[in-house]
Amino acid sequence: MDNAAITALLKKNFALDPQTSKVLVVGLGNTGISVAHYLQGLDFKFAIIDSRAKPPMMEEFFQQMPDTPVFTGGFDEAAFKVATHLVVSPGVSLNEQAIIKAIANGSKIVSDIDLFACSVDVPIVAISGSNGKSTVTTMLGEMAKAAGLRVGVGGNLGTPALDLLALDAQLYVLELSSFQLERTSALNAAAATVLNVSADHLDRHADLAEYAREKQRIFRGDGAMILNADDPVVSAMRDDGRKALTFSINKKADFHLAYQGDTEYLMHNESCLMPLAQLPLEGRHNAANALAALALGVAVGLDEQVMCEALRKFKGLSHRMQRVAEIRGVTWVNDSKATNIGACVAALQGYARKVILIAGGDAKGADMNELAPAIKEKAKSVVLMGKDAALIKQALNDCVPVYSADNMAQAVQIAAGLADAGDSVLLSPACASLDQYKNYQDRGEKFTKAVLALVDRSGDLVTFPSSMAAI
Ligand code: UMA
Ligand code: ADP
Repeated sequence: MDNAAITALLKKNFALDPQTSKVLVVGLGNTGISVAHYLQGLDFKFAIIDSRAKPPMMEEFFQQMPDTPVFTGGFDEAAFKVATHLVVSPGVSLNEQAIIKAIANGSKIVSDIDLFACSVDVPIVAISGSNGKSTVTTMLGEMAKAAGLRVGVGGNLGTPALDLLALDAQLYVLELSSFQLERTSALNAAAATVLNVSADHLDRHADLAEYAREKQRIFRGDGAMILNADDPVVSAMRDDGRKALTFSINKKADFHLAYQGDTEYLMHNESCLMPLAQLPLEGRHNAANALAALALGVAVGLDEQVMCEALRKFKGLSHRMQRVAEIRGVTWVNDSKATNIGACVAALQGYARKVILIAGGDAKGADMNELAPAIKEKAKSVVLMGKDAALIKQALNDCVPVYSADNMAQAVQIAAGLADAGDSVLLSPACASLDQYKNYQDRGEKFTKAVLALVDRSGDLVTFPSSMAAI
Protein backbone atom coordinates (compact mmCIF):
# COMPACT_ATOMS: atom_id res chain seq x y z
CA MET A 1 0.00 0.00 0.00
CA ASP A 2 1.26 3.53 -0.64
CA ASN A 3 1.83 6.00 2.19
CA ALA A 4 -1.21 8.12 1.30
CA ALA A 5 -3.52 5.10 1.59
CA ILE A 6 -1.90 4.05 4.87
CA THR A 7 -2.16 7.49 6.49
CA ALA A 8 -5.80 7.75 5.35
CA LEU A 9 -6.54 4.47 7.16
CA LEU A 10 -4.63 5.50 10.28
CA LYS A 11 -6.62 8.73 10.35
CA LYS A 12 -9.93 6.95 9.90
CA ASN A 13 -9.29 4.22 12.49
CA PHE A 14 -7.27 6.06 15.12
CA ALA A 15 -7.39 9.80 14.32
CA LEU A 16 -3.66 9.34 13.83
CA ASP A 17 -2.36 12.15 11.65
CA PRO A 18 1.26 12.98 10.72
CA GLN A 19 0.39 16.71 10.83
CA THR A 20 -1.22 16.89 14.26
CA SER A 21 -0.56 13.73 16.30
CA LYS A 22 2.22 13.36 18.85
CA VAL A 23 3.08 9.71 19.36
CA LEU A 24 4.85 8.27 22.39
CA VAL A 25 6.41 4.87 21.73
CA VAL A 26 6.57 3.02 25.05
CA GLY A 27 9.40 0.45 25.32
CA LEU A 28 12.73 0.66 23.51
CA GLY A 29 12.95 -3.01 22.49
CA ASN A 30 12.38 -4.77 19.17
CA THR A 31 8.79 -3.60 18.93
CA GLY A 32 9.59 0.02 19.88
CA ILE A 33 12.38 0.25 17.33
CA SER A 34 10.20 -1.22 14.57
CA VAL A 35 7.49 1.33 15.42
CA ALA A 36 10.01 4.18 15.36
CA HIS A 37 11.19 3.23 11.86
CA TYR A 38 7.59 2.95 10.68
CA LEU A 39 6.56 6.33 12.11
CA GLN A 40 9.66 7.99 10.68
CA GLY A 41 8.81 6.61 7.26
CA LEU A 42 5.40 8.31 7.45
CA ASP A 43 6.80 11.61 8.83
CA PHE A 44 5.12 11.38 12.24
CA LYS A 45 6.32 13.35 15.28
CA PHE A 46 7.25 10.87 17.99
CA ALA A 47 9.39 10.19 21.05
CA ILE A 48 10.39 6.94 22.81
CA ILE A 49 10.25 6.21 26.53
CA ASP A 50 11.61 3.24 28.49
CA SER A 51 11.51 2.72 32.22
CA ARG A 52 14.96 1.13 32.32
CA ALA A 53 17.91 3.48 32.93
CA LYS A 54 19.84 1.99 30.02
CA PRO A 55 17.72 -0.23 27.76
CA PRO A 56 20.02 -2.79 26.07
CA MET A 57 19.12 -1.60 22.57
CA MET A 58 19.65 2.12 23.26
CA GLU A 59 23.12 2.45 21.71
CA GLU A 60 22.00 0.68 18.54
CA PHE A 61 18.93 2.92 18.39
CA PHE A 62 20.93 6.16 18.83
CA GLN A 63 23.11 5.15 15.91
CA GLN A 64 20.07 4.54 13.73
CA MET A 65 17.98 7.56 14.77
CA PRO A 66 20.17 10.12 16.56
CA ASP A 67 17.52 12.87 16.41
CA THR A 68 14.64 11.03 18.08
CA PRO A 69 13.85 12.20 21.64
CA VAL A 70 14.40 9.29 24.05
CA PHE A 71 13.37 9.32 27.74
CA THR A 72 14.81 6.63 29.99
CA GLY A 73 15.02 5.73 33.68
CA GLY A 74 11.28 5.83 34.47
CA PHE A 75 7.94 6.71 32.95
CA ASP A 76 8.08 10.51 33.16
CA GLU A 77 4.47 11.72 33.27
CA ALA A 78 5.36 14.93 31.44
CA ALA A 79 6.27 12.87 28.36
CA PHE A 80 2.91 11.07 28.52
CA LYS A 81 0.99 14.31 29.02
CA VAL A 82 1.78 15.70 25.56
CA ALA A 83 1.12 12.41 23.74
CA THR A 84 -2.05 12.13 21.66
CA HIS A 85 -1.29 8.43 20.99
CA LEU A 86 0.66 5.73 22.82
CA VAL A 87 2.15 2.72 21.04
CA VAL A 88 2.88 0.45 24.00
CA SER A 89 5.26 -2.51 23.60
CA PRO A 90 3.79 -5.87 24.63
CA GLY A 91 6.22 -6.25 27.52
CA VAL A 92 4.86 -3.08 29.18
CA SER A 93 1.66 -3.52 31.17
CA LEU A 94 -1.29 -1.24 30.34
CA ASN A 95 -1.78 -1.01 34.12
CA GLU A 96 1.26 1.24 34.51
CA GLN A 97 0.09 4.36 36.37
CA ALA A 98 1.49 6.71 33.72
CA ILE A 99 -0.45 4.85 31.00
CA ILE A 100 -3.70 4.75 32.99
CA LYS A 101 -3.43 8.51 33.55
CA ALA A 102 -2.60 9.22 29.91
CA ILE A 103 -5.65 7.23 28.75
CA ALA A 104 -7.83 9.13 31.26
CA ASN A 105 -6.46 12.36 29.76
CA GLY A 106 -7.53 11.29 26.25
CA SER A 107 -4.43 9.58 24.79
CA LYS A 108 -5.33 6.75 22.42
CA ILE A 109 -3.71 3.30 22.55
CA VAL A 110 -2.56 1.92 19.19
CA SER A 111 -0.51 -1.27 18.88
CA ASP A 112 2.20 -2.13 16.40
CA ILE A 113 -0.22 -4.78 15.11
CA ASP A 114 -2.85 -2.07 14.50
CA LEU A 115 -0.32 -0.04 12.52
CA PHE A 116 0.58 -3.18 10.57
CA ALA A 117 -3.08 -4.02 9.87
CA CYS A 118 -3.59 -0.54 8.45
CA SER A 119 -0.58 -0.98 6.16
CA VAL A 120 -1.30 -4.17 4.22
CA ASP A 121 -4.00 -5.12 1.75
CA VAL A 122 -3.01 -8.79 1.38
CA PRO A 123 -4.33 -11.60 3.61
CA ILE A 124 -3.08 -11.86 7.19
CA VAL A 125 -3.23 -15.15 9.09
CA ALA A 126 -3.18 -14.62 12.85
CA ILE A 127 -2.27 -17.36 15.34
CA SER A 128 -2.64 -17.28 19.10
CA GLY A 129 -3.12 -19.79 21.91
CA SER A 130 -1.35 -20.73 25.11
CA ASN A 131 0.84 -23.33 23.37
CA GLY A 132 1.83 -24.25 19.85
CA LYS A 133 1.78 -20.71 18.39
CA SER A 134 5.40 -20.70 17.20
CA THR A 135 5.15 -24.23 15.83
CA VAL A 136 1.94 -23.57 13.87
CA THR A 137 3.15 -20.15 12.66
CA THR A 138 6.37 -21.68 11.35
CA MET A 139 4.53 -24.67 9.82
CA LEU A 140 2.14 -22.41 7.95
CA GLY A 141 5.01 -20.18 6.79
CA GLU A 142 6.74 -23.27 5.36
CA MET A 143 3.51 -24.36 3.68
CA ALA A 144 3.06 -20.94 2.05
CA LYS A 145 6.66 -20.95 0.85
CA ALA A 146 6.18 -24.43 -0.59
CA ALA A 147 3.14 -23.05 -2.43
CA GLY A 148 5.42 -20.47 -4.06
CA LEU A 149 4.12 -17.46 -2.14
CA ARG A 150 6.24 -14.56 -0.90
CA VAL A 151 5.33 -14.84 2.77
CA GLY A 152 6.18 -12.72 5.83
CA VAL A 153 6.32 -14.71 9.08
CA GLY A 154 6.75 -13.02 12.44
CA GLY A 155 5.08 -11.13 15.29
CA ASN A 156 5.58 -12.66 18.74
CA LEU A 157 7.69 -15.33 17.00
CA GLY A 158 10.52 -12.79 16.78
CA THR A 159 10.51 -10.38 13.85
CA PRO A 160 8.19 -7.49 14.79
CA ALA A 161 5.22 -7.32 12.41
CA LEU A 162 6.14 -3.85 11.10
CA ASP A 163 9.60 -5.07 10.07
CA LEU A 164 7.91 -7.60 7.78
CA LEU A 165 6.40 -4.82 5.64
CA ALA A 166 9.69 -4.45 3.78
CA LEU A 167 9.10 -7.92 2.29
CA ASP A 168 6.05 -6.68 0.40
CA ALA A 169 4.65 -10.18 0.91
CA GLN A 170 1.64 -11.82 -0.71
CA LEU A 171 0.63 -13.37 2.64
CA TYR A 172 1.54 -12.54 6.23
CA VAL A 173 1.52 -15.13 9.02
CA LEU A 174 1.62 -13.57 12.49
CA GLU A 175 2.02 -15.20 15.87
CA LEU A 176 0.22 -12.98 18.37
CA SER A 177 0.47 -13.05 22.17
CA SER A 178 -2.26 -12.05 24.59
CA PHE A 179 -0.23 -8.90 25.34
CA GLN A 180 -0.27 -7.91 21.68
CA LEU A 181 -3.96 -8.73 21.28
CA GLU A 182 -5.16 -6.87 24.37
CA ARG A 183 -4.06 -3.57 22.80
CA THR A 184 -5.07 -4.30 19.19
CA SER A 185 -8.38 -3.27 17.67
CA ALA A 186 -7.86 -2.88 13.90
CA LEU A 187 -6.84 -6.41 12.92
CA ASN A 188 -9.15 -8.18 10.48
CA ALA A 189 -7.32 -11.42 9.73
CA ALA A 190 -8.35 -13.49 6.70
CA ALA A 191 -8.00 -16.53 8.97
CA ALA A 192 -7.30 -16.66 12.67
CA THR A 193 -7.00 -19.25 15.39
CA VAL A 194 -6.74 -19.59 19.14
CA LEU A 195 -5.06 -23.00 19.36
CA ASN A 196 -5.88 -23.65 23.00
CA VAL A 197 -6.32 -21.80 26.29
CA SER A 198 -4.66 -22.88 29.52
CA ALA A 199 -3.27 -20.90 32.43
CA ASP A 200 -0.41 -18.57 31.46
CA HIS A 201 0.70 -15.01 32.15
CA LEU A 202 -1.63 -14.78 35.14
CA ASP A 203 0.84 -12.33 36.65
CA ARG A 204 -0.29 -9.88 33.93
CA HIS A 205 -3.95 -10.88 33.39
CA ALA A 206 -6.48 -10.77 36.26
CA ASP A 207 -7.69 -14.36 35.71
CA LEU A 208 -8.06 -17.09 33.09
CA ALA A 209 -11.33 -15.59 31.80
CA GLU A 210 -9.69 -12.22 31.12
CA TYR A 211 -6.70 -13.93 29.48
CA ALA A 212 -9.09 -15.89 27.22
CA ARG A 213 -11.02 -12.70 26.35
CA GLU A 214 -7.79 -11.01 25.24
CA LYS A 215 -7.00 -14.00 23.02
CA GLN A 216 -10.52 -13.94 21.56
CA ARG A 217 -9.80 -10.46 20.18
CA ILE A 218 -7.88 -12.23 17.40
CA PHE A 219 -11.30 -13.06 15.86
CA ARG A 220 -12.38 -9.44 15.42
CA GLY A 221 -13.41 -8.75 11.85
CA ASP A 222 -15.00 -11.14 9.39
CA GLY A 223 -12.34 -13.70 8.43
CA ALA A 224 -12.45 -17.47 8.91
CA MET A 225 -12.31 -18.75 12.51
CA ILE A 226 -10.18 -21.88 13.02
CA LEU A 227 -11.35 -23.50 16.25
CA ASN A 228 -9.97 -26.33 18.39
CA ALA A 229 -12.98 -28.61 18.96
CA ASP A 230 -11.11 -30.31 21.83
CA ASP A 231 -10.84 -27.12 23.85
CA PRO A 232 -14.11 -25.94 25.43
CA VAL A 233 -12.83 -22.40 26.04
CA VAL A 234 -11.89 -22.05 22.37
CA SER A 235 -15.07 -23.72 21.11
CA ALA A 236 -17.12 -21.18 23.06
CA MET A 237 -15.52 -18.39 21.00
CA ARG A 238 -17.47 -19.54 17.90
CA ASP A 239 -19.53 -16.86 16.21
CA ASP A 240 -22.39 -18.55 14.34
CA GLY A 241 -22.52 -15.88 11.67
CA ARG A 242 -18.93 -16.49 10.60
CA LYS A 243 -17.13 -19.03 8.45
CA ALA A 244 -15.49 -21.53 10.82
CA LEU A 245 -13.29 -24.62 10.43
CA THR A 246 -12.72 -26.95 13.37
CA PHE A 247 -9.85 -29.30 14.20
CA SER A 248 -9.61 -32.12 16.71
CA ILE A 249 -7.33 -35.00 17.67
CA ASN A 250 -10.06 -36.73 19.69
CA LYS A 251 -13.19 -36.63 17.58
CA LYS A 252 -14.59 -35.90 14.14
CA ALA A 253 -14.15 -32.28 13.02
CA ASP A 254 -13.42 -30.54 9.72
CA PHE A 255 -9.76 -31.51 10.25
CA HIS A 256 -9.26 -34.60 12.39
CA LEU A 257 -7.45 -37.94 12.78
CA ALA A 258 -8.91 -41.25 11.63
CA TYR A 259 -7.79 -44.80 10.89
CA GLN A 260 -8.10 -46.34 7.44
CA GLY A 261 -7.16 -49.94 8.06
CA ASP A 262 -4.10 -49.88 10.33
CA THR A 263 -2.95 -46.44 9.28
CA GLU A 264 -3.90 -43.27 11.13
CA TYR A 265 -4.39 -40.29 8.81
CA LEU A 266 -4.65 -36.53 9.02
CA MET A 267 -8.09 -36.01 7.48
CA HIS A 268 -10.04 -33.14 5.90
CA ASN A 269 -13.64 -34.19 6.27
CA GLU A 270 -13.78 -37.56 4.45
CA SER A 271 -10.46 -37.26 2.58
CA CYS A 272 -7.18 -38.69 3.82
CA LEU A 273 -4.50 -36.00 3.60
CA MET A 274 -1.45 -37.93 4.78
CA PRO A 275 -0.52 -40.68 7.25
CA LEU A 276 0.17 -39.22 10.70
CA ALA A 277 3.37 -41.30 10.84
CA GLN A 278 4.80 -39.12 8.04
CA LEU A 279 4.72 -36.06 10.30
CA PRO A 280 8.30 -35.93 11.60
CA LEU A 281 7.17 -34.69 15.03
CA GLU A 282 6.06 -37.05 17.74
CA GLY A 283 3.33 -36.27 20.25
CA ARG A 284 -0.40 -35.88 19.83
CA HIS A 285 -0.14 -32.14 20.41
CA ASN A 286 1.92 -31.82 17.24
CA ALA A 287 -0.82 -33.66 15.32
CA ALA A 288 -3.19 -30.95 16.59
CA ASN A 289 -0.73 -28.30 15.43
CA ALA A 290 -0.51 -29.86 11.96
CA LEU A 291 -4.32 -30.02 11.65
CA ALA A 292 -4.60 -26.37 12.72
CA ALA A 293 -1.99 -25.31 10.17
CA LEU A 294 -3.79 -27.26 7.42
CA ALA A 295 -7.12 -25.62 8.33
CA LEU A 296 -5.55 -22.15 8.29
CA GLY A 297 -3.90 -22.92 4.95
CA VAL A 298 -7.14 -24.14 3.40
CA ALA A 299 -8.88 -20.98 4.64
CA VAL A 300 -6.43 -18.83 2.65
CA GLY A 301 -6.48 -21.07 -0.42
CA LEU A 302 -3.27 -23.13 -0.14
CA ASP A 303 -3.16 -26.47 -1.93
CA GLU A 304 -3.59 -29.44 0.44
CA GLN A 305 -0.97 -31.69 -1.11
CA VAL A 306 1.59 -28.90 -1.20
CA MET A 307 0.89 -28.28 2.51
CA CYS A 308 1.33 -31.99 3.29
CA GLU A 309 4.67 -32.02 1.50
CA ALA A 310 5.80 -29.11 3.70
CA LEU A 311 4.63 -31.00 6.80
CA ARG A 312 6.64 -34.07 5.79
CA LYS A 313 9.77 -31.89 5.67
CA PHE A 314 9.04 -29.95 8.89
CA LYS A 315 11.77 -30.59 11.44
CA GLY A 316 10.27 -28.81 14.45
CA LEU A 317 11.75 -25.97 16.45
CA SER A 318 14.59 -26.09 18.95
CA HIS A 319 13.73 -26.32 22.67
CA ARG A 320 10.34 -27.96 21.91
CA MET A 321 10.47 -31.73 22.55
CA GLN A 322 13.96 -31.74 21.06
CA ARG A 323 15.87 -34.98 21.56
CA VAL A 324 19.39 -33.85 22.43
CA ALA A 325 21.19 -37.12 23.19
CA GLU A 326 20.95 -40.76 24.07
CA ILE A 327 23.50 -41.80 26.66
CA ARG A 328 23.76 -45.37 27.90
CA GLY A 329 20.24 -46.06 26.72
CA VAL A 330 18.74 -42.94 28.36
CA THR A 331 17.08 -40.41 26.04
CA TRP A 332 17.42 -36.73 27.04
CA VAL A 333 14.73 -34.35 25.75
CA ASN A 334 14.86 -30.55 25.84
CA ASP A 335 11.39 -29.00 26.08
CA SER A 336 12.62 -25.78 27.71
CA LYS A 337 9.95 -23.78 25.82
CA ALA A 338 7.33 -25.43 28.08
CA THR A 339 6.90 -22.24 30.10
CA ASN A 340 3.42 -23.09 31.36
CA ILE A 341 1.48 -26.05 32.75
CA GLY A 342 -0.39 -26.84 29.51
CA ALA A 343 2.84 -27.42 27.56
CA CYS A 344 4.33 -29.66 30.26
CA VAL A 345 1.12 -31.69 30.50
CA ALA A 346 1.07 -32.13 26.69
CA ALA A 347 4.69 -33.29 26.77
CA LEU A 348 4.05 -35.82 29.54
CA GLN A 349 0.90 -37.12 27.88
CA GLY A 350 2.87 -38.08 24.79
CA TYR A 351 4.84 -40.73 26.72
CA ALA A 352 3.69 -44.32 27.06
CA ARG A 353 6.34 -45.06 29.75
CA LYS A 354 6.99 -42.96 32.87
CA VAL A 355 9.75 -40.35 32.58
CA ILE A 356 12.09 -38.47 34.87
CA LEU A 357 10.95 -34.86 34.74
CA ILE A 358 13.06 -31.77 35.37
CA ALA A 359 10.76 -28.81 36.09
CA GLY A 360 10.46 -25.50 37.93
CA GLY A 361 11.24 -21.80 37.49
CA ASP A 362 8.86 -18.85 37.66
CA ALA A 363 5.25 -20.12 37.76
CA LYS A 364 3.89 -16.66 36.73
CA GLY A 365 1.00 -16.94 39.18
CA ALA A 366 -0.32 -20.29 37.86
CA ASP A 367 -1.89 -22.85 40.18
CA MET A 368 0.61 -25.71 40.25
CA ASN A 369 -2.04 -28.11 41.57
CA GLU A 370 -3.15 -28.41 37.91
CA LEU A 371 0.18 -30.02 37.08
CA ALA A 372 -0.03 -32.76 39.72
CA PRO A 373 -2.33 -35.31 37.97
CA ALA A 374 -0.16 -35.54 34.81
CA ILE A 375 3.01 -35.87 36.89
CA LYS A 376 1.42 -38.54 39.04
CA GLU A 377 0.44 -40.49 35.92
CA LYS A 378 3.54 -40.01 33.77
CA ALA A 379 6.59 -39.24 35.95
CA LYS A 380 8.53 -41.75 38.00
CA SER A 381 10.46 -38.96 39.73
CA VAL A 382 10.78 -35.20 39.50
CA VAL A 383 13.81 -32.93 39.89
CA LEU A 384 12.77 -29.40 40.82
CA MET A 385 14.65 -26.15 40.54
CA GLY A 386 14.02 -22.38 40.50
CA LYS A 387 11.93 -19.79 42.29
CA ASP A 388 8.68 -21.72 42.52
CA ALA A 389 10.06 -25.22 43.12
CA ALA A 390 8.48 -25.25 46.58
CA LEU A 391 5.03 -24.50 45.07
CA ILE A 392 5.31 -27.53 42.77
CA LYS A 393 6.63 -29.76 45.57
CA GLN A 394 3.68 -28.77 47.74
CA ALA A 395 1.21 -29.43 44.91
CA LEU A 396 2.72 -32.90 44.32
CA ASN A 397 2.08 -33.82 47.94
CA ASP A 398 4.57 -36.74 47.85
CA CYS A 399 2.73 -38.50 44.98
CA VAL A 400 6.16 -39.11 43.34
CA PRO A 401 9.73 -38.87 44.65
CA VAL A 402 10.91 -35.25 44.41
CA TYR A 403 14.54 -34.06 44.34
CA SER A 404 15.83 -30.48 44.56
CA ALA A 405 18.58 -28.91 42.48
CA ASP A 406 20.20 -25.47 42.70
CA ASN A 407 21.14 -25.30 39.03
CA MET A 408 20.82 -27.17 35.75
CA ALA A 409 24.11 -29.05 36.00
CA GLN A 410 23.02 -30.42 39.36
CA ALA A 411 19.52 -31.25 38.07
CA VAL A 412 20.99 -33.20 35.17
CA GLN A 413 23.36 -35.08 37.47
CA ILE A 414 20.53 -36.03 39.82
CA ALA A 415 18.40 -37.17 36.87
CA ALA A 416 21.32 -39.20 35.48
CA GLY A 417 21.57 -41.00 38.80
CA LEU A 418 17.86 -41.84 38.70
CA ALA A 419 17.62 -42.98 35.07
CA ASP A 420 17.96 -46.56 33.87
CA ALA A 421 18.53 -47.68 30.27
CA GLY A 422 15.26 -47.26 28.35
CA ASP A 423 14.21 -44.20 30.37
CA SER A 424 13.69 -40.68 29.11
CA VAL A 425 14.70 -37.57 31.03
CA LEU A 426 12.49 -34.66 30.05
CA LEU A 427 13.23 -30.99 30.75
CA SER A 428 9.72 -29.50 30.54
CA PRO A 429 9.71 -26.86 33.27
CA ALA A 430 6.02 -25.70 33.24
CA CYS A 431 7.49 -22.35 34.30
CA ALA A 432 9.20 -19.30 32.82
CA SER A 433 12.99 -19.23 32.96
CA LEU A 434 13.76 -15.63 33.89
CA ASP A 435 14.38 -16.30 37.59
CA GLN A 436 17.57 -18.22 36.71
CA TYR A 437 18.27 -17.79 33.00
CA LYS A 438 18.39 -15.11 30.29
CA ASN A 439 15.50 -16.81 28.51
CA TYR A 440 14.16 -20.26 27.66
CA GLN A 441 16.83 -20.73 24.99
CA ASP A 442 19.56 -20.13 27.57
CA ARG A 443 17.88 -22.67 29.89
CA GLY A 444 17.65 -25.24 27.09
CA GLU A 445 21.27 -24.67 26.07
CA LYS A 446 22.47 -25.10 29.67
CA PHE A 447 20.49 -28.36 29.82
CA THR A 448 22.05 -29.64 26.60
CA LYS A 449 25.54 -28.67 27.76
CA ALA A 450 25.05 -30.41 31.10
CA VAL A 451 23.73 -33.53 29.36
CA LEU A 452 26.67 -33.69 26.96
CA ALA A 453 29.03 -33.19 29.92
CA LEU A 454 27.80 -36.51 31.33
CA VAL A 455 29.62 -38.42 28.63
CA ASP A 456 33.00 -39.85 29.51
CA ARG A 457 33.42 -42.20 26.57
CA SER A 458 32.36 -41.13 23.08
CA GLY A 459 31.01 -44.61 22.36
CA ASP A 460 28.26 -44.09 24.93
CA LEU A 461 26.75 -41.12 23.19
CA VAL A 462 24.26 -40.77 20.38
CA THR A 463 23.41 -37.17 19.49
CA PHE A 464 20.52 -36.12 17.30
CA PRO A 465 20.29 -33.57 14.50
CA SER A 466 19.72 -30.15 16.06
CA SER A 467 15.99 -29.76 15.43
CA MET A 468 14.69 -33.26 15.90
CA ALA A 469 11.50 -33.32 17.93
CA ALA A 470 10.94 -36.54 19.79
CA ILE A 471 9.22 -38.52 22.42
N1 UMA B 1 9.95 -2.01 29.33
C1 UMA B 1 9.76 -0.88 30.06
N2 UMA B 1 8.98 -0.99 31.17
C2 UMA B 1 8.38 -2.15 31.54
C3 UMA B 1 8.59 -3.31 30.77
C4 UMA B 1 9.39 -3.19 29.65
O1 UMA B 1 10.25 0.19 29.74
O2 UMA B 1 7.66 -2.16 32.55
C5 UMA B 1 10.82 -1.89 28.19
C6 UMA B 1 12.04 -2.74 28.39
O3 UMA B 1 12.99 -2.02 29.14
C7 UMA B 1 12.53 -3.00 26.99
C8 UMA B 1 11.27 -2.82 26.17
O4 UMA B 1 10.23 -2.36 27.02
O5 UMA B 1 13.51 -2.11 26.56
C9 UMA B 1 11.02 -4.21 25.64
O6 UMA B 1 9.74 -4.35 25.20
P1 UMA B 1 9.10 -5.78 25.13
O7 UMA B 1 9.30 -6.50 26.42
O8 UMA B 1 7.72 -5.58 24.64
O9 UMA B 1 10.04 -6.56 24.15
P2 UMA B 1 10.25 -6.46 22.59
O10 UMA B 1 11.71 -6.53 22.38
O11 UMA B 1 9.53 -5.35 21.98
O12 UMA B 1 9.63 -7.88 22.17
C10 UMA B 1 8.21 -8.03 22.00
C11 UMA B 1 7.78 -9.36 22.59
N3 UMA B 1 8.12 -9.38 24.01
C12 UMA B 1 7.16 -9.58 24.97
O13 UMA B 1 6.00 -9.71 24.73
C13 UMA B 1 7.64 -9.60 26.39
C14 UMA B 1 8.50 -10.49 21.87
O14 UMA B 1 7.98 -11.73 22.34
C15 UMA B 1 8.21 -10.40 20.38
O15 UMA B 1 8.98 -11.38 19.71
C16 UMA B 1 8.58 -9.02 19.86
O16 UMA B 1 7.88 -8.01 20.62
C17 UMA B 1 8.19 -8.84 18.39
O17 UMA B 1 6.80 -8.88 18.21
C18 UMA B 1 8.83 -12.46 23.21
C19 UMA B 1 8.03 -13.04 24.37
O18 UMA B 1 8.64 -13.46 25.35
C20 UMA B 1 9.47 -13.62 22.45
N4 UMA B 1 6.70 -13.08 24.31
C21 UMA B 1 5.87 -13.65 25.36
C22 UMA B 1 5.72 -15.16 25.19
O19 UMA B 1 5.93 -15.67 24.08
O20 UMA B 1 5.36 -15.82 26.19
C23 UMA B 1 4.49 -13.03 25.33
P1 ADP C 1 4.16 -21.04 21.84
O1 ADP C 1 4.72 -20.19 20.74
O2 ADP C 1 2.68 -20.90 21.98
O3 ADP C 1 4.89 -20.91 23.13
P2 ADP C 1 5.59 -23.40 20.84
O4 ADP C 1 5.27 -23.98 19.52
O5 ADP C 1 6.82 -22.58 20.96
O6 ADP C 1 4.32 -22.56 21.33
O7 ADP C 1 5.64 -24.55 21.94
C1 ADP C 1 5.76 -24.17 23.32
C2 ADP C 1 5.63 -25.36 24.21
O8 ADP C 1 4.33 -25.92 24.08
C3 ADP C 1 6.60 -26.49 23.90
O9 ADP C 1 6.93 -27.06 25.14
C4 ADP C 1 5.79 -27.45 23.04
O10 ADP C 1 6.23 -28.79 23.16
C5 ADP C 1 4.39 -27.27 23.62
N1 ADP C 1 3.31 -27.39 22.63
C6 ADP C 1 3.38 -27.19 21.30
N2 ADP C 1 2.16 -27.32 20.74
C7 ADP C 1 1.30 -27.61 21.73
C8 ADP C 1 -0.10 -27.85 21.78
N3 ADP C 1 -0.86 -27.82 20.68
N4 ADP C 1 -0.65 -28.12 23.00
C9 ADP C 1 0.10 -28.14 24.11
N5 ADP C 1 1.44 -27.93 24.13
C10 ADP C 1 2.04 -27.66 22.95
